Amino acid sequence: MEKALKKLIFWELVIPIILLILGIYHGLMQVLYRVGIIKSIDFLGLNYYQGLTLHGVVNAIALTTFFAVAFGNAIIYHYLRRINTAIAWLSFWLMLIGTLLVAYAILIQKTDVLYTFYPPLIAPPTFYIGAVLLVIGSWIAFFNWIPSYLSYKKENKYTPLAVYGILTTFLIWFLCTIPVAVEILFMLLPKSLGLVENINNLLARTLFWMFGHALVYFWLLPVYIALYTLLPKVISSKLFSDTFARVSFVLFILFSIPVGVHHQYADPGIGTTWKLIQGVLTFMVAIPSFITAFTVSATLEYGARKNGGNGLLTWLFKLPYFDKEKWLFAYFISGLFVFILGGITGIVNASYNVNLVVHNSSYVPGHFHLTVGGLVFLGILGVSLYLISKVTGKEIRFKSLNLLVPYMWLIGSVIFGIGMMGGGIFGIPRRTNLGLTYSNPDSPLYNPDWMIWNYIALVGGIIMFLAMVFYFIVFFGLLFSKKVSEEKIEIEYAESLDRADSKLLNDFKIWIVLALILIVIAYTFVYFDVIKSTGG
Ligand code: HAS
Repeated sequence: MEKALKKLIFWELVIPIILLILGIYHGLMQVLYRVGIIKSIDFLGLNYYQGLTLHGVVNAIALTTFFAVAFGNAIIYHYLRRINTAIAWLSFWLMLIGTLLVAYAILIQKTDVLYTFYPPLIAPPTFYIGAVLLVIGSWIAFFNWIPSYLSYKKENKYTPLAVYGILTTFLIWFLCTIPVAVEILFMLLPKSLGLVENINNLLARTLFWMFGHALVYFWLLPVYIALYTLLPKVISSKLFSDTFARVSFVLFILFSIPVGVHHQYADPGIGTTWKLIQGVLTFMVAIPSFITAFTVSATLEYGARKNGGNGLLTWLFKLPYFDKEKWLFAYFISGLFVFILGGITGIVNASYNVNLVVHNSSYVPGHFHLTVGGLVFLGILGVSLYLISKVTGKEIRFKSLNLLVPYMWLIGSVIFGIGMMGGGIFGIPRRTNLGLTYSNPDSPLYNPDWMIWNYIALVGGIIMFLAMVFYFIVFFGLLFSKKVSEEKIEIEYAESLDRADSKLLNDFKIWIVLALILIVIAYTFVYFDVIKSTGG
C-alpha cells in the first residue's frame, strides 16, 4: 500500500510542476505585453487572453489543487497510517483527466474566459466538464480521508494538528465548491451546450464569488499547516501554540465563505448594507492570519533563542537564512515576508470605500501575486521539493541554487507588486492588453505617465521568471539524481509548547453548523437583491 501511495504522491506533485512551465512562461508574456514590448493581439499562436487564462488556470487552480491533495494524502498516511489507496488513485485520475480537458479547451479550442470564467464569456463544454472533474477528484480524496480519521478518532482522543488542518482545508473547499458547481452545472454548461439562451450574469458572478474568496484559503491553509509543523522542525524550535493554530483554523471555517461580496463592491444590483456587512466579515477573516503571524513569529523567536539568540530583535540574526541544509526555511521566510505585504494590501481591498479606487486596476493582481503568488507559491514549491525528496529517497543536488530561488522570488515579487500596485493606484487597468493600447505610442490611448510602473513590473517579472528557471534546474536535478536513502512518506514536525485537547476545538460539527448559519445570514438577502434587481 505504502509503495502505491508514494508513487501517487510523487505524480500528484510532479505533474502540476511540469505544467507550471507553461504557467510561468505566460507570466513572462504578461509583463512583456503590459510594457508594450509585445504589441499584438497574439504571440506564438496564442492570443493575449488565452495566455492569461492558461497562466491563471495552471498556477492558481491546477497547481494548488494537486498540491493540496498530495499533501493531504501524505499527512493522512503519515499520522493516521490508514488510507484507501485505490480511491486515492481514482481521485488522481479524475483530477488529471479534468486538467487535460481544461488544457485542451484553452490550447486547442482557444478558450479565453480567464480563470474566473464570468459570463457573458462562455467556454466550450470541455472547459466546464474538466473543471468539474478536477473538483470531484479533489472531493473524492477528501471523502477518502474521513473514514481514516473517524477510525483513528475511535482509538485516540487527540487529533494531530496537521490532520486537523487538512480536514479544515477540505471542509472549506467542499462547502465553497457547492455554489460554483451550481453555477457551472445549471447555468454555464447548459448555455455552452446551447440548451438555454440566456443566463443571469449577476447571479452567476455572485455564485462564483461565494466560492472565489474561500478558494484563496483553500490555497493558503496547506501552507499554514506546513508553517505549523515543518517550519518549527527545520529551525529546531517548538510550535508556540497548538491551540492558537487550531483557533485560527476554526476561524477560517467560520469566515472564509460569507465574505465573497467584497469582490462585488462595484457590482450594481446588490444592496450597500449587505456589501458593508460582508466587508466587516472580511476583516474577521483576516484575524486568523494575524494569529498565525503571531504564532509563527513566536515560534521563530523560540527557535532562535534556543540557538543562542538574544536581545529584543537581534535574535533574528540567529535564524538559518543561508543554511543550505535547511533550505526549506528560506522558502518559508521569504514567503512570510511577502505575505506581510500581501495581507496589508488585502485589507486595503477589503475596505469598502478604498476598494473603489483599486478595483479592476492592476493593484488587484499586485495584491494576489503577494499572497497566492508569494507565501502560497513559495510554500508549495518548497514543500513539493521536500516531499518529492522523501518519497523518492533522493537529495537536492544544486543546493546553492536552491537557496537562491526563494530570495530571488521574494525580491522579484516585491518589485513586481510595487509596479502593479503603484500603477493600479494611478488607474492602470488589469486584464488589458496594454501593448495594443496604453503602452503603445502609436495608439491614441497611449499614456506615458503609466510607463514607469509597467517597467518596474517588468523588472520584477523578469527576476521572478529567472527564479523559476533556477527552480526547474533544482527540480529536475532532484528527479534525476540517485536514490540515497529509504523512500518514505514523512512529515517532520516539532512538539508544541502546549497541547490542544479542548473538546470544543476538536468538534468540527459545532463549527460547521455555525458556519452554515453565518453563510445563510450573509447571503440570503444578497441573493434576494440579485434576483430582484435582475428580474429573476
Ligand atoms: Fe485577496 C482579491 C481581500 C488574502 C488572493 N485576493 C484577490 C484576488 C486573489 C486574491 C486571487 O476585499 C483577485 C481575484 C480576482 O481575480 O478578481 N485578500 C483580502 C483579504 C485578505 C486576502 C482581506 N487574497 C488573500 C490570500 C490570497 C488572496 C491569502 C491567496 C492565497 N482580496 C481581497 C479583496 C479582493 C481580493 C477585497 C477584491 C479586490 C477587487 O476589488 O477585485 C486577508 O486574508 C489577508 C490577511 C493576511 C494578513 C497577513 C498576515 C501575515 C503573516 C506573515 C507574518 C510574517 C512573519 C515573518 C511571521 C493579515 C501571516 C516575520 C519575520 C520574522 C523574521 C519575525
